[in-house]
Amino acid sequence: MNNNSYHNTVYLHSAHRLAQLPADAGREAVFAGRSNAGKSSVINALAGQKKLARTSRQPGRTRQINFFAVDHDTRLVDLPGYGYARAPGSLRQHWGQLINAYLERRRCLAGLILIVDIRRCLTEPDVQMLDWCENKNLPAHILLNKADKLSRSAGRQALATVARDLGENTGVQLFSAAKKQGLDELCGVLDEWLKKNGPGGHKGEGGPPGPANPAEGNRGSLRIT
Ligand SMILES: Nc1nc2c(ncn2[C@@H]2O[C@H](COP(=O)(O)OP(=O)(O)OP(=O)(O)O)[C@@H](O)[C@H]2O)c(=O)[nH]1
Ligand SMILES: [Mg+2]
Repeated sequence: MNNNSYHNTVYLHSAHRLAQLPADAGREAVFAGRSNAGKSSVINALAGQKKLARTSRQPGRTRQINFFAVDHDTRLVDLPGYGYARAPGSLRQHWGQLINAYLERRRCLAGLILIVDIRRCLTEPDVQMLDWCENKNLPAHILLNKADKLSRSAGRQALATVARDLGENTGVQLFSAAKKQGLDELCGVLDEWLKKNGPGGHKGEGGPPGPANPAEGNRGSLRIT
């Protein structure tokens, strides 16, 4: 696949509850991160479309798990953001549980793109997310998004700082959804995860799917809100 392989991506489905998830088949790459970091904008930049995923200046725009079909058996998945302090508690809890349960259960998950605002770098829930990926043997790749907001040298410095402490299954790069910077590198990562003859979706630790309610989870389960 190349850059253009993602240009035919189409909206597929939105899930507000676990029961609404599409069949757990084929391969998915999920886009996760804090609210307002630019997850939906990254998907739009990748797809070369302006309104495939809904974006907003206000945090809390994406409110469901949104699925986009790259082709008949590969998908990009846009999650609601975590860490949006102004969302009502019950809504945060709902999103948190939905995201956690999706990530714990989804066996077709091939990798997680973690989007962070380069000006904030990695925050506590981002680190939790990366730790969880490492625990589950799920490849992760960090986009230091909004790189257009920093000078080149400040961007390089941020990249070096984040790269220093990463596990071997995790990558990092500079990105700007606004300027479409970093697309080739991102496509290379996604191609590897989603390709047909690759190692396959996320099998977790080989055991049964995780609990629907993260509160019932065992050690290493996610508690992102
Ligand atoms: N300057 C700049 N702004 C960006 C970039 N990416 C996203 N934004 C802006 O950041 C804001 C949030 O973008 P979204 O894509 O909606 O962020 P999100 O992470 O999906 O947010 P939630 O759905 O609320 O979790 C919007 O105003 C975007 O235009 C970027 O690379 N550079
Ligand atoms: Mg969004």
